[in-house]
Amino acid sequence: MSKLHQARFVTTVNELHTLPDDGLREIAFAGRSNAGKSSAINVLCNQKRLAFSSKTPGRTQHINYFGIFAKEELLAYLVDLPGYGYAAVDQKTSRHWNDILSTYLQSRKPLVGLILIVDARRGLTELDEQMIGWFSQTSKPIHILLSKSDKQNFSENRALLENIQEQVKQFTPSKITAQLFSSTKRVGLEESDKLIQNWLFTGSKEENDVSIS
Ligand SMILES: Nc1nc2c(ncn2[C@@H]2O[C@H](COP(=O)(O)OP(=O)(O)OP(=O)(O)O)[C@@H](O)[C@H]2O)c(=O)[nH]1
Ligand SMILES: [Mg+2]
Repeated sequence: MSKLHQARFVTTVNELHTLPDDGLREIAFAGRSNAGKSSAINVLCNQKRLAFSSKTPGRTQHINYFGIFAKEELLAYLVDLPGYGYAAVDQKTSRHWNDILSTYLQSRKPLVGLILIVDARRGLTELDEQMIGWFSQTSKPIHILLSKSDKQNFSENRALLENIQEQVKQFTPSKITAQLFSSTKRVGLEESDKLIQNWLFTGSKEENDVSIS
């Protein structure tokens, strides 16, 4: 059984100075509003409503911390970040969250890797590239989950994966990998679960270098 299945909600934060300061490792889930971040966390943790998932875009407007526990001991965190690119958010709010996201991604020490959720039908957008641009400066790894791949056929997904692999080459020095994913059809769960556990619980370079396609 995956260690991620032992996840529980721990806290919600709105300001960077209130982030946990226990030094435990964390992995953040970022992506456009409605891309499927909360759904991906739920399915990886094998729980229906751990992270709130919704048909209404712009639902996650705080930074939610989910703890991974072994019995009562807190081991690490999964972090659900607010979605970006939701048109109905006013400019002031959107600027506020952009500032928070960029600062968090660039300077958060316990953050060991970024999971970027990208809607397979949409592909990598400018805003996604902005996130990658910020985070890749840190040299920490990025893994892209091409969510909702159940809504496309095999050849569309294949072409998308090839495109993405080409697009991310421009970013250095982070190692960037990508895979197809579907929360509803449980596609790509095993690979992503393995990668997340490696980032959180081993952190050894060799183990993180497993190539994922
Ligand atoms: N078909 C399909 N639908 C999905 C998948 N993942 C998410 N959805 C649906 O997409 C919608 C948005 O999913 P969420 O997980 O709430 O997206 P989010 O990125 O957390 O959205 P915000 O919190 O608003 O930024 C929901 O209706 C989900 O059921 C998937 O892999 N396949
Ligand atoms: Mg959400």
